[in-house]
Amino acid sequence: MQVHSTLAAITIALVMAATLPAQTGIPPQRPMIQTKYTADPAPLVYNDTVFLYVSHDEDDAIGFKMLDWLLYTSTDMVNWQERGAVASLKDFKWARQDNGAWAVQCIERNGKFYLYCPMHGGGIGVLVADSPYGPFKDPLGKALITGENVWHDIDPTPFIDDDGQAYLYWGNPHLFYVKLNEDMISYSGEIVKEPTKPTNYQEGPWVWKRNGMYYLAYASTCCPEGIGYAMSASPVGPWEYKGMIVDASEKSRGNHPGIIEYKGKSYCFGHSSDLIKRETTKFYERRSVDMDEMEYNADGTIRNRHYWSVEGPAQLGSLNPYRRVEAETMAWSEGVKTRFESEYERNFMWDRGKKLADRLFVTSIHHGDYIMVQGVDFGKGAKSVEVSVASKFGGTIEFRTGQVNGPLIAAVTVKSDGDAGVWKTVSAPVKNAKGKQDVYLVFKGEKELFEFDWWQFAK
Ligand code: FUB
Repeated sequence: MQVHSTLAAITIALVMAATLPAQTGIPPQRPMIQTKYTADPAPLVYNDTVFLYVSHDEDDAIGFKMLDWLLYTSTDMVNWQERGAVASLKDFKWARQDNGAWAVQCIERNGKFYLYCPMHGGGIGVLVADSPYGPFKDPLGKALITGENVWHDIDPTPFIDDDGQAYLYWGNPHLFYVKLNEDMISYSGEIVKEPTKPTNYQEGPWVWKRNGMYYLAYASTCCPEGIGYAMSASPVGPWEYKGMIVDASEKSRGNHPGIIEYKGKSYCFGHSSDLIKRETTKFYERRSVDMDEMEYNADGTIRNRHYWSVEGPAQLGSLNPYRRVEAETMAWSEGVKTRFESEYERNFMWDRGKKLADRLFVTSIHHGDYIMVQGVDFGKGAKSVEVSVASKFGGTIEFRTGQVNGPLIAAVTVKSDGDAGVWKTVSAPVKNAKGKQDVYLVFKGEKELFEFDWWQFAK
C-alpha cells in the first residue's frame, strides 16, 4: 500500500510539473507597459508599424493628473519600444498647463500626421507633424472644437471615409461629430449631437469601417466601464447597439477602446488598473493599457470577450537581436523605469562638458529587476553581446533564456570605475544562444546599478 501511494504521489507530481506553465516570474494578467502608467490607447498602423499613442497618468496621480502624451511602437504586437513624450500641454500655449492632457488620437493624411488632443475643460486642439514620431506643432493657436459644453469635449476620434470625407467624433456623455475639411484642421457645417447614441454609450468613441459597414466602439456606462459597440450603414448613424467587445469588469473602473487591423489580424486595445492593483488595493487614476486579438463573426458582429486574456496576443514574427535593440523595448519588465534626457541635461547634470546624444533609456535598475523580450531569434547562434550603459554603482546584466532564472547565455559586467554617468559600451561572450527564445535581462548588484541604453548581439 505504502509503495503504491508513494508511486502515485510521484506520478501526480511529475504530471503536474509537466502541465504547469514555466515559472517565468511574469504575472498572468499583464498590461502592455510597466515602466509608466498609460491610458486611452490610440493605435495607428503606418508603414508596417503599430504606433500606439497613449495618455499618461503620472506616477503620483490620485485623481486624473495628465500632462503629456506618449508613443510606443511595435512590429510584432508583443515587444513594445517606448518613444517618449510626443506632445504635451506645453504644445498648446492657449490651454491650461497644469493638467487635462486626456485621450488623443493620431491619423495620417497625405503624409501629414494629425494629433487630436483634448485639454479637459478647454476644448479639443490639433497638432500636425511630418512624421508619426513628431515633432508636432499647433497650427491654429486655439481650440479646433469648443462645443455646447466644453467639459463634454473629450475623446476625439478622427475617421476618413473611402470617399475622402473626414469626420471627427467625440464626447462624454453625448456623442458629437463634425465633418472635417481636407486640411484636417478646420471643419464645415454644424457640430451634430448624435441622436442615436447607442445603448450604454459613455465616452471614448472609436470609428472604423469594415466590409462596407461602419463600427463605433466606445467605453460603456461608468462604472465600471467595458467596451461596447454599435454598427451603421453610414458614418453618421443611425447606430445600432450590437453588444460588448470587452465586458465591464471590477478590475478596471474606466475603459477606452482603440481598434486596428494589423498584418491580417484585428486587435482591440483598452485599459485597466491591473498594474497599480499589484501594489495597492486603493483606487488611484494610474491606469495601464491592455490589448488582445479581436475576432469577427461571419455576420460582421464582434466576438465578445469577458476580459483581457492571460496569454495575450500571439507574437507576429520575431525580434532580431543582431541589430541594435533599445533597452526600452520590452514585452514585460519588473522594477525598472525609463527616462528621456537631452544632451544638455546630461552635460549639466554630470558637469563633464562632453557632447552626448539625447537619449531615452532604462533607469532605476536595482538587484533582481529584469526586462523580458519575447521571441528573440538567434538563428544558428550568437558569439557575443554588447551593451551601452552608464554606471552608477555598477553590477551585472545576466542574459537568460526561457525564464527569469533560466539558462545563462551571457553575463555583462558593468564596473563602477569612477566614470559614473558616462555612456560606454561593454561586451561579453555568449554561449548556447540558438533559435527563438524569450530573453530575460536580469540585473544583479547592489544599490542603483547603472543606466541602460541599448543592447546588440553579434554572430
Ligand atoms: O484619461 C482621461 C479620460 O478618462 C479619458 O478622456 C476618458 O476616455 C477616460 O478614459
